Amino acid sequence: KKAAPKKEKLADPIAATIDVASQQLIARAQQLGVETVFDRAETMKPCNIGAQGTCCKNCGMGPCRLPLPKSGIEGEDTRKGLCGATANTIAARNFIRMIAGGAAAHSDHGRGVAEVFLTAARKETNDYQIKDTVKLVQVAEALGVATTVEVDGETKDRDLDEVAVEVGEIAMAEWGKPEGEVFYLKRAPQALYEKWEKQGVRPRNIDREIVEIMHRTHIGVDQDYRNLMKQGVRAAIGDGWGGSMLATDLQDILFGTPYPLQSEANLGVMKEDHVNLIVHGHEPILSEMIVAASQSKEMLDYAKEKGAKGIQLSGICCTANEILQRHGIPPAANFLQQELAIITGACDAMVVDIQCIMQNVANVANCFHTKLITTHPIAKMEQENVIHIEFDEHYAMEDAKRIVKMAIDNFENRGAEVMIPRQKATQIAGFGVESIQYHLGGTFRGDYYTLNDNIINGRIRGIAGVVGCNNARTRHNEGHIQVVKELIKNDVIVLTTGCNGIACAMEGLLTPEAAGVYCGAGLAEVCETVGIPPVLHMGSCVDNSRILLAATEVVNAGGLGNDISELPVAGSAPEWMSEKAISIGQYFVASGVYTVFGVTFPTTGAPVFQDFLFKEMEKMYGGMWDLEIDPIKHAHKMIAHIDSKRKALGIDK
Ligand code: SF4
Ligand code: MSK
Repeated sequence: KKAAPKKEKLADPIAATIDVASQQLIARAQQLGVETVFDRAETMKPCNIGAQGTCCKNCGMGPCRLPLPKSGIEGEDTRKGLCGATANTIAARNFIRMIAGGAAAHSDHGRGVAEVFLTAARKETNDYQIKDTVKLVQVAEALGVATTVEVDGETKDRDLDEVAVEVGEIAMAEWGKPEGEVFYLKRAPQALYEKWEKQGVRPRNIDREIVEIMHRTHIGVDQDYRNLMKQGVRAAIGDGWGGSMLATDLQDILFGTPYPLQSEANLGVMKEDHVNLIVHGHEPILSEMIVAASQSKEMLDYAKEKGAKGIQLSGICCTANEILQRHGIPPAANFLQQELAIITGACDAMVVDIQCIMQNVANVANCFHTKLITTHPIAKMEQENVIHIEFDEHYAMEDAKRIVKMAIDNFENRGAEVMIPRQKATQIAGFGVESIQYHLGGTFRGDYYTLNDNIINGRIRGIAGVVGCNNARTRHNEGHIQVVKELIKNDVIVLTTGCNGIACAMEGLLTPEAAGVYCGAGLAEVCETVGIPPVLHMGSCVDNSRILLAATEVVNAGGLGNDISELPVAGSAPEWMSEKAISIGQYFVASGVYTVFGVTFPTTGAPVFQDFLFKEMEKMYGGMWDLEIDPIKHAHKMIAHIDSKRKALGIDK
């Protein structure tokens, strides 16, 4: 069970991560002979051709491998697969299949939420209710659902239960309706909508665009990288302005729209004398119930009966972000720390749902007393020690209590010595369009405090969305923190989601006090005046849709151009690794945002196709991709773009 990797192949904990808590636990894992992702990153190096995006295995005649010669391409690029597919075709097919994977993940998550939403709206369950009726009405209007009714010549508000059912039905249809286009496209600035119309990329429904990618990338179908990308863009827009945005909205209606609250972050949030239950993955459907169950008197009394002082619930990845932003439950870890949470020896149960769960957590759990519980019918694990408790929204609280009880019962079984690092930091999280507006003067424009006015007067140089994963091919959290610190030092306010949000929280950047320490004078003045952190945590991966809507509000408020592409904004994923990150990046680019990725980019083996993404796309959508591995240069490319937009708007000084 405890096969140690060969000594010379172990990761150097200090080179592996900037986080001291993680360094301690990597070293402990190595002492105990428990292998982690950090060690595997030493023993297994990536395939160069695959990393370049030019390996095709779309049929049984391949894989056809088209490496880029070290000297580059001189003259005509004659590389071809057996069928004749060029490097551009192969890289474009691979790239849009990544978009399909990412868009499918977000959108299927959204569909799951829509199903629960409809169950709640139809009152088929007592465990979920409509919590945010203000957002219900907003969403109803965006989906074309009437919120008023004429009675005897008088306009009256419609019954909200009826509105909710109709919202649920119309939302569900967004995944597969036979005609029309995704409703939410009309929420984008008019100029952007018109660009999509001109380019022919308005998604018809969410699922169809994903299916069409799989068809077009089958052998012998679409063999023009431009046309392939047209479909990639269409599916990505269906994710950002469709599946993800619906997921966020329906979750807000069901569980409450987040408002700023205080919490903590990092492995030090675990408590030795408490039952430690960790939720990991992406969906808040089950974890919302686990929050309620773990705070119930029944479960707290039971935990005390079993010798614990209480129940410490914490999270990993975006399930963490979901319950952080609505309940202040602290994230214990981001993506690369998931094995380490078990290596503390204090994790009594880890409950996982979907996405970003490493299969190796089962092997690590097998070396400790930790119960690993899968809960989703589409996300099981083959290892025998994994327990599957299939979550059913009709019996949500019952299932949640069963899981919490299992963690409590396991408290007494801790065998290994417990080693919880002390590191943790305070954070303020839970921002959204509504709260940014509220904190900055109640509107986006027309007053000293507002976001647009501060951008126009130059106190805030621009806005950056910095998001995304960790990647074991680069030092954990280093890119995230260096990029964000360099941006705020240069007066760029940062909106964050996903694992970047957790990294920034661990570093103490999500506090108003961070403004005085790390920010340029202009941004510091704004943050200190209104009492906000310079890095605003907007939630989980699907909540990148909040960033799209925040950018739209900035456009609509006026004074900064007519489209997102005119704003002094830029996007970044310094340590990306998931297909979802590619889909997110593509919908930001297609919405007019210059978007820089770190670590690697999966098209470097096809320079002509990469040029299309990095340069030509700007002419079509106003946004384009870029790759910059060095975090400081990465931030400065974003700042240079922000400055060019300020100049074009005539607000540079
Ligand atoms: Fe090779 Fe063409 Fe088959 Fe791809 S589709 S594996 S390039 S023959
Ligand atoms: S969890 S997709 S590692 S951000 Fe959303 Fe983190 Fe990336 Fe998963």
